Amino acid sequence: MKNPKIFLLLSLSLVFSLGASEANKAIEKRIAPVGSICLEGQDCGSTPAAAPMQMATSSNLPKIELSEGSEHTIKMLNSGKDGTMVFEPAVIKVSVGDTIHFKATDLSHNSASMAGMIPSGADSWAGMLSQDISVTLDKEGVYVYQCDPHVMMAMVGVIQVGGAVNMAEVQEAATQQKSSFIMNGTRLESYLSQL
Ligand SMILES: [Cu+2]
Repeated sequence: MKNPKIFLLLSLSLVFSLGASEANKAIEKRIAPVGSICLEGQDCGSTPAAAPMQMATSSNLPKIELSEGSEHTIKMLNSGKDGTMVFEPAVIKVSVGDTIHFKATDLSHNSASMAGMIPSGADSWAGMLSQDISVTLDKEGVYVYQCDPHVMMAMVGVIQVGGAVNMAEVQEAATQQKSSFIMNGTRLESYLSQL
């Protein structure tokens, strides 16, 4: 159909001129798709245009699944899928007693647990710059760690070990920490929202 408007006018004029109910029904069916166009502001159900808007907010990011196995590797990178100066994967869920291997894939990074953002009674850690470090996490809860040289750029990561028993405390600490990030200010809250 080259011109829908002309088709619609022709169809309508047919409706009036024919007058027969059978013909009307047939024509109504034919013009129905033209009448079902959804106007802005109407409740149009789910449209393709609505989906990207939902994905843009951190609260709608998908939840992370539990990682299989008892050993997990996190790379320290200058650039990754979350941007520059990142841990990858930056969000991970593991089981109590699992071991995390931080790999110095790129240089001048480290991994250090953040004060007040690990479960109470859990051991803190602080890796050396440009060196691998492995930590075994025996206490259940959420751990947040940073790269010391790049914490202002929000080079941080989160690990959930077992249940998120200390999430309220971590969320509160993360809110206080937010003002210290001069770049990627929403990165940590975005990570936490995926647990
Ligand atoms: Cu770094």
